[in-house]
Amino acid sequence: MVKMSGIPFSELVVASDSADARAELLLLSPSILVPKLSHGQVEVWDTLAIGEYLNEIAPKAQLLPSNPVRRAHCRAICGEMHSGFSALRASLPMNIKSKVKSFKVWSKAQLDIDRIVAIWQDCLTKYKGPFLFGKHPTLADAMYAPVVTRFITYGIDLDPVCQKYCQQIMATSLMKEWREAAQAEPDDIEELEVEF
Ligand SMILES: N[C@@H](CCC(=O)N[C@@H](CS)C(=O)NCC(=O)O)C(=O)O
Repeated sequence: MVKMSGIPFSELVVASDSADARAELLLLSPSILVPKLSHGQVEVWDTLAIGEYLNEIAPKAQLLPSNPVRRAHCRAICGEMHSGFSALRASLPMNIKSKVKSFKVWSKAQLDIDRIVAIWQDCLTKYKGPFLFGKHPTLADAMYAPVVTRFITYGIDLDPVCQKYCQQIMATSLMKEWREAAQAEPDDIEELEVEF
């Protein structure tokens, strides 16, 4: 999202898997979670709040659509991503480096997938793509980008419209950077590499 805003920034990557790292993280982020944005005196520690803040300080980037009807729709689907899809999050954890063969999707996760597909199809039909709200990527594309990587990691069957959207997202320079950074991470996530 910060890259999309065009504001120069630096990133501090923290480990979260040891007690020491968690103690250090507490000093950096009150929720002991990432991401957290620091901008001058301003501290924002929640993804959706970060997106809204970036939209306020970098309005020209149009992180939210300029049309109020589209903006409301965009906020609704960002909110749905932010607060929902717990079965998908739990059973298809994000793991860009991995490619899981013959993954069996749990029925509750399939309901989440079906809902995401319906959201994407609705947006891509209404606003004619290639991004969810038309020609320009918005916070919604950023919010659903991790889902795109999950669908690829777990080989989820998608209709041609959603497949094309996934390809479109993965072809953006920001996603190429993200994938390359993930590939360059030295360790595999062992607990995510178990056979299901
Ligand atoms: N509502 C928060 C949730 C943040 C969150 O769950 N972050 C995860 C990574 S996506 C995290 O920090 N996990 C590390 C841990 O649980 O130790 C947000 O969207 O910013």
